Amino acid sequence: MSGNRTLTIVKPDAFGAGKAGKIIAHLETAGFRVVAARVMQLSTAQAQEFYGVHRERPFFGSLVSFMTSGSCMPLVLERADAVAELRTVIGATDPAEAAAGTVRKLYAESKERNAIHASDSDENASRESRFFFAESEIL
Ligand code: FUP
Repeated sequence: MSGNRTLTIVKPDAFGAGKAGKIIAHLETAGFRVVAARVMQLSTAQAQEFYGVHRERPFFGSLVSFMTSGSCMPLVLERADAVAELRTVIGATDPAEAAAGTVRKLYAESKERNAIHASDSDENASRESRFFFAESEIL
């Protein structure tokens, strides 16, 4: 992994509503190239591990329930300055606070059901990409 890659997830709200294609098109238009992708349903243990940093937060149980509620789509994306650029493209955590034209403003339902995840640092991008993909699956 280099600083040119990041990990995103089209979350169960957006995937279940058939918005994955539109969201991926939005990301490609913003200059990202898909270098790995899969469709899966997270187990409770996987969701708890992925969001382990939030374990003590009041929303943790609800977040895990939501993230395991249906299929989701993890992807590894590539472009220059990938982590920072993707954070800008997806917008604020709460769609009510997200800038116009961002993925969350366009496609998210609420702060929890917010359509998309994006890594927040190069270190987490590497860790999260390895969480979902073997090195040989990232092209
Ligand atoms: P983000 O990096 O924008 O995805 O936001 P955070 O890392 O702060 O939060 C991770 C996920 O927890 C969010 F995508 C949605 C969920 N969350 C809530 O459900 N309620 C909150 O008050 C904060 C976060």
